[in-house]
Amino acid sequence: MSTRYNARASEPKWQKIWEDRQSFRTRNDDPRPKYYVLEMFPYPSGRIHIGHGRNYVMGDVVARFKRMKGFNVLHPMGWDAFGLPAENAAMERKVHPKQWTYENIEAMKAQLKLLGLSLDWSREIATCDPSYYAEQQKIFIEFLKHGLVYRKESEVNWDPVDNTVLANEQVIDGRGWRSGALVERRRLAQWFFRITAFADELLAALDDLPRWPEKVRTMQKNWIGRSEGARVFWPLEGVPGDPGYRLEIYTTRPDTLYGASFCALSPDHPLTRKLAEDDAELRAFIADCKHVGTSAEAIETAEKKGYRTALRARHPFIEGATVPVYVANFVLMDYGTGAIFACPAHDQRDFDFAKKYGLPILPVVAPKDVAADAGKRAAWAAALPAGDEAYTDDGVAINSGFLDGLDVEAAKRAAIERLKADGAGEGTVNFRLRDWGVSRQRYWGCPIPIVHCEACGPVPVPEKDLPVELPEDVSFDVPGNPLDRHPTWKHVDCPQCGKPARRETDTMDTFVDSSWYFARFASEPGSAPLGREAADHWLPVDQYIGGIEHAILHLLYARFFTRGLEKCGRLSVKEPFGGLFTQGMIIHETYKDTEGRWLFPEDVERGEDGKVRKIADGTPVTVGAPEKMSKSKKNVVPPEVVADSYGVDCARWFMLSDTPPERDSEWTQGGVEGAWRLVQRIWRLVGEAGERARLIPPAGTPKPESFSAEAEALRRAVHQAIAAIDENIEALRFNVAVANVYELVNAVASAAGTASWKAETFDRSLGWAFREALETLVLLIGPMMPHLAEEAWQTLGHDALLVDSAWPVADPALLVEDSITIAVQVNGKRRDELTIARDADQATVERAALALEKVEKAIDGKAVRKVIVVPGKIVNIVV
Ligand code: ANZ
Ligand code: ZN
Repeated sequence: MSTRYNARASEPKWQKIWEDRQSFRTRNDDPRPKYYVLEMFPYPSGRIHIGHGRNYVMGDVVARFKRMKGFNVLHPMGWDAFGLPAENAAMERKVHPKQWTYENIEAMKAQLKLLGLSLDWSREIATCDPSYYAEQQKIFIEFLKHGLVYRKESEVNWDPVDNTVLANEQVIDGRGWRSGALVERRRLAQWFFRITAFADELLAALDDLPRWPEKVRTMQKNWIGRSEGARVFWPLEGVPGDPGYRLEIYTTRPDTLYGASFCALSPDHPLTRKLAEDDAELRAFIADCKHVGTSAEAIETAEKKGYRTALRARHPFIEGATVPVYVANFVLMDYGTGAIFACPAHDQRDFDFAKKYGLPILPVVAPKDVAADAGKRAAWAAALPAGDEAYTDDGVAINSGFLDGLDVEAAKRAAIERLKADGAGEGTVNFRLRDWGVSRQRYWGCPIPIVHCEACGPVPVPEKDLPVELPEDVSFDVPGNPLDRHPTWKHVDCPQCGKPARRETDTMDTFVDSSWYFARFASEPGSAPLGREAADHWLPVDQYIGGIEHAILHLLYARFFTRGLEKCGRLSVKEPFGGLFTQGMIIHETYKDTEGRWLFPEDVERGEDGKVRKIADGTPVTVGAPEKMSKSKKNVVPPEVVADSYGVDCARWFMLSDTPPERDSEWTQGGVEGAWRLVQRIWRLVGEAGERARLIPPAGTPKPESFSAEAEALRRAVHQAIAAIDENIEALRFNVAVANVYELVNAVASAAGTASWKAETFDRSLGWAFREALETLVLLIGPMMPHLAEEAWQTLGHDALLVDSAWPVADPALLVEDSITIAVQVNGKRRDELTIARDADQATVERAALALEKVEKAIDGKAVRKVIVVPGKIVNIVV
């Protein structure tokens, strides 16, 4: 056996063996308990780098670990393959989106395979494959039948120069990304998923997801945004032709009604539109409001603007009092009722608005101590409007008639009671969550399976005609939706009455594709794409792993879809992901040459002096702080580069070892080299077994009846490592498991150093313990460094593959502490520590200390003059 482990030869060899033997192929009828581990599937955007690999490696460790623990593991992979970048590539580089996508899939698949991931590739899916989206179209129609899909008018971003609808991400600072034109908002009839039907359930069930990060649950809670408040009717004076008009508003602060200073309508409110019919100035104001993107963020950050109408609103509590009615750009049509009453003293937006338009600011809530004192109260109430901040904290009602003296909560209740009694309103619950608009005016997405007929309206495409496939002969030379321009595709006969009709040319939001793919993976190749039995067997996913950027939308949509499928009788579970883990990113330094151009890490080197230079010409390089790996800054490391040098096991090890998995981890050359040293060290230990094969008993030798103290100490270290690594992988504390492996390697190395490897004096029980230790070590690193582990397993004399072997079980008797840890110094300087049997004799301690790697390094080949052992405390080596 060669002394160096050759990853470049070994890694492809084992990958081929696993593939030939279909080691990771999963059968649904396997009787072992199931375990489903899934990483968020990638978008095929081009090439992957090591930064993308971390979550796949984490998932792979879990998959391999659970397999060894006796589970029937499902660990699939696929491609979130529809989306805008493919269309952009088509426009910019004149390649068809399909070609671009499949080329990327092929390249990325090869890269993922390089990482040695234990995936069941037989279940691979691409969401752009008609066999995938056929089922999605069926689901769409089922959801439609169950009232979970509907059509309504909604706004889109419209680019008036390119004459096309823009996605939110194509609106940059209110302008179209290509044309630079000011974006307008247009109303179009679009399809919606009724996610709000499950608003309550989706919120309540978050409490039943203990294996989700608290942070993600909080983000979802806030997104669903349940609030309790009131609907209040304000009779309006001056509505043309409708003297009895009552404006319905939503408020969470009915306790502040006495501080009302105006009412405001959304620019999209039906009343606004009615008023605009005979008001050119209002029409201009509305048009102006529309030059802001449709995203809530764009609307919230825009400057607050209002238009004062001639209407007045009658206060529900104060006899004879009225306030003016504005149209304001910050009032959203799709929240509450699209109209508000404003209390500037206690709401910052209203405060800013009131200051801008010179409207009254009357404080009606004061801090408790202020409210209790008439003098303080007056001074406080006078000061507030002069400042620039609304008072939004808790307090007690003042200047509020029958509410005076009540705290905020009590005042809310009293106000609601009175509104109800007067028929002027009622308490209500409101959600921030909106129904999910899924219509996209794009080509590279799943076609919406609907035909529009003048006589019958929108008609679902009959099941026998599914899938509605995307036509391939499309052009991207002009902006807009190629499906709409296609000469024939949209012209079909109505499935209901047979008259000429028109296909829906919108496609679905790509978030739809990723809302059920985890259920699709449950089916074996060749069987029904969403078989109930298969889905019920595998779902929920036991461990889902992905980026925090998907904490809200993707996870919420997937949760909605699962509930929808359950409602349609396609599934029995309601939650898709039992456990969720959000991993940190891999970051890397950035490099720039003298002309300010970014450089790849492989093009620079760090000299002895610590300075970084360009390899090609030795010119100096400016080093920037570590950042998220990104193509644009070139601070990326492709998996090929690591595979060709240290091997992917080193990359895997490093990704797991450096920091807690939820935190960002910096990729460094030194870190990978450290992993490489460990690989070689483990290999040497296993190799020693080869050389000393005469002394170490062969695999399968029965356990001796008794063990020497040294053997016992080694066995303790081994079994403690089993227990610790088992627990830490189970809890996804990979970095701690890595530290446990280092400890075990040290223990095995010092046992090897201590043993007398001569046939006459050889301790047979230690020999047995030594084999146990090596085999266990190799099994324990199996999930993390699978290639090295297979190679070592074979070297240790096993015919079966390590991936088919069982995870070791710790002997509880050996977990009780009977060893001590003592410091080891060289010339008075602490170099390492030694864990050894409490009753080990002086000579044994001495030999074990000298065998430690760090100690060996510190001695550096010099002659050892003296070894002083202070029992139970310290070993000092003098050289
Ligand atoms: C009067 C008031 C007084 C309000 C006060 C707040 C503070 P959340 O908590 O998010 O539910 N609002 C209601 N509908 C709106 C819409 N369509 N667009 C913009 N703003 C809207 O917020 C509810 C509050 O946001 C409501 O309570 C309303 O302002 C405003 F001291 O009513 B409040
Ligand atoms: Zn028809």
